[in-house]
Amino acid sequence: MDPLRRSFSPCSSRPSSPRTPPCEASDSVGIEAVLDQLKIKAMKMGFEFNIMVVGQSGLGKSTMVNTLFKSKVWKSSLPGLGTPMPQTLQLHSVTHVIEEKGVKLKLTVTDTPGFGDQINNDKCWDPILGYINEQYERYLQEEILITRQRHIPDTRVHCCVYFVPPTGHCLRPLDIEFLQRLCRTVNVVPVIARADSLTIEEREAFRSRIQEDLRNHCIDVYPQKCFDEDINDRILNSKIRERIPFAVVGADREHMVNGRCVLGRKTKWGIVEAPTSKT
Ligand SMILES: Nc1nc2c(ncn2[C@@H]2O[C@H](COP(=O)(O)OP(=O)(O)OP(=O)(O)O)[C@@H](O)[C@H]2O)c(=O)[nH]1
Ligand SMILES: [Mg+2]
Repeated sequence: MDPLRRSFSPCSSRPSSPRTPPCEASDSVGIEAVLDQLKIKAMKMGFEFNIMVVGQSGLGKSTMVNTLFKSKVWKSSLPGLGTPMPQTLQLHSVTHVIEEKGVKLKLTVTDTPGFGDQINNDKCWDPILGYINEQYERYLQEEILITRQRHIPDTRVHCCVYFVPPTGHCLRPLDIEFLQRLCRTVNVVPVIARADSLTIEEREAFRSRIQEDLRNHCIDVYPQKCFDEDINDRILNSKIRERIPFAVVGADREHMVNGRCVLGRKTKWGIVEAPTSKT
């Protein structure tokens, strides 16, 4: 029987909300059980989340991908000790299924080659925008089929993390152009790359200048106004907007700090710890 139909039957005792005693309230049709059922179904199915990292060459995009995976799941395929991170030459994705308290998340991170190395950087956004649009198109083509799959694999990019070089000045014309194009296509989260190279004061001043540049050039990054659906969303989103662009430090080596094994960057002056989901 259709699980939704069953919940609308007045005398159905299971599944029902714990608040509704079975077969007692004759005016209740058990609509509130739908929420529980949807939750159980969504937990069983899991969620898909696809992130893409974009930015100029050498800003630490691949390292950040490793930081993300190493902190959670990725233990292999890392370059050996002392081996420098190879330059990314083509777009590629890594997928991991992460499970927390019974909720499954299929996380895919797409690493992209850095841009900005050429004398003429015109259209350096084309391969990245092409890939993003191709995924939308692929999903749409599956969705419009009359006999479509029950579950369409979702390769659309849900979030694009854009790495801003830590110049300490303002957004460069190339970043402005790239960001303007990206924002029209995908949710963009700008981050200050290699943030360990800035002092706290420099970082705050740089963040304010970038926020100003984003406003002045109509670059509508995540969370856009359309996500302010209710008062709670508005409060949360305004807090996020104050902190954007986030400052990031990537590392894929582990070090011992006060008897704790941490991911970090060892320098002559100490260890810069890369924040992970565990810390
Ligand atoms: N200081 C500092 N260096 C970093 C950070 N993240 C990465 N690096 C170093 O920067 C260099 C380049 O890092 P990658 O991760 O290869 O940079 P990328 O953006 O993927 O470069 P492309 O593949 O050329 O686009 C490496 O030597 C990293 O160790 C960081 O947060 N701070
Ligand atoms: Mg790379």
